[in-house]
Amino acid sequence: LLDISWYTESMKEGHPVEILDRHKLQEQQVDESKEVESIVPSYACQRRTTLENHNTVFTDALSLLAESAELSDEDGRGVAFRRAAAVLKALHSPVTDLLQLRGLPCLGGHSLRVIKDVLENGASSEVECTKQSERFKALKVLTGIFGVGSKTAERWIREGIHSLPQLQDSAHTLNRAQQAGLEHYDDLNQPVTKAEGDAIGEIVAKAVMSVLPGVQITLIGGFRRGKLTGHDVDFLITHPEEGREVGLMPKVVSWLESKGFLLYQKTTRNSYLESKDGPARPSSNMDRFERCFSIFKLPEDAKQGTTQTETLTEDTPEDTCRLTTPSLVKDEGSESTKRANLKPWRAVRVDLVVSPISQFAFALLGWTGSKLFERELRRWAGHEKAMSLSSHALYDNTQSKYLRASSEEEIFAHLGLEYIPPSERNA
Ligand code: DCT
Ligand code: MG
Repeated sequence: LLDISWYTESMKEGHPVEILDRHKLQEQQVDESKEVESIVPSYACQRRTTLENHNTVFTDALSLLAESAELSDEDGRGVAFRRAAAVLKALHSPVTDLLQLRGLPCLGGHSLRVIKDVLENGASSEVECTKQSERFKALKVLTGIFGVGSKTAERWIREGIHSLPQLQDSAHTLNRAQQAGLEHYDDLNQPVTKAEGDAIGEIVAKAVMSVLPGVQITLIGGFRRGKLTGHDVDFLITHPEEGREVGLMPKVVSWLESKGFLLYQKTTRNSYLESKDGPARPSSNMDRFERCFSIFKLPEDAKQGTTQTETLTEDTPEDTCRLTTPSLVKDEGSESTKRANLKPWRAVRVDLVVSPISQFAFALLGWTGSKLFERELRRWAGHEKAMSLSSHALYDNTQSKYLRASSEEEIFAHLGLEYIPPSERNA
């Protein structure tokens, strides 16, 4: 019954497996009880994806291949693996047989081959190979530096730079972001916990309240979706009176700087103007807001809820700061690591975004993620509804008009989608 020799053969022959395999999978007569899901819609924004993932063994493998493709600037391939992983994340039980995947969307031949390998051998040889490749390891290490993207990493690798000590020994001058990234490498590569996110939220709330009463601050990104850890903490700031948010960011940043909370910050201004930019989708969904990319200095005691904002600067002598020199060059457990771990604070990546209240619902939806969920929402809007969705607005191309919304629920309704709460947007 479960003969899938056709499958292996088609792989060997390099057939256009996407169509062939799917077709074959449809034809197989299988025990219905073996099917994990009857109908799975093809856009991630039509599905409910909680953090309860029954197929991590497969999704981890596919995500690693996605990451590898993205690091090599092969975004198309990256998205294909992300979509395949997202379908498996939405299933309510573990996949134990390839034939259970019959009828599922977004599973191309390459992804199916990976899943098959994991099912049969417990691991995917391609994934293991990728993990071990010098190139992938170097890309991971170098892009692990805040401020270093895949293109820069790629250039350095071509010059023979594969590790942080090699980078430090090279003649390269790093920009301000990269210098900060290198200095706080260990801290920034350690996941941020929800407790740390909440502690930072209290500090940011204090900052915004002291510069403009009535400001609203919302935790966005992965933590809003219920994740317990993340690579950063994201906040969306607005004011209920349109226009009052103008000029807010520099004041918040000054307050935080004056209290010694910022190790690094770069602020970009809000460059979105509906009248000027029109409905065309911005080149990136993210780049038009007044936004502050920062590295926070989170005091250890703040996590226990005893932040002494007034005295932080004085309590942090210069020589303590110098202990952040990354331990990356040394072995784990080296003297430097031990000393670094004794410092009474840790560096955390924090993103602050300011939105006018009229765009708040779009900003909230656009910044809650996941990245794939957002991508799928925009694709759904464009391909299925002839609409353009960004983190600022929704434009209906058929009616040639903007569709206003003051809540996420209204945006889903405009898009003709069932409302999916943040905790189920973990595609
Ligand atoms: N976002 C997006 N497209 C991008 C980057 C970000 O739509 N290219 C949105 C979705 C998530 C949100 O912005 C915040 O971005 P991240 O912090 O990178 O994502 P996250 O889900 O919060 O991940 P983590 O928990 O690791 O911080
Ligand atoms: Mg985040």
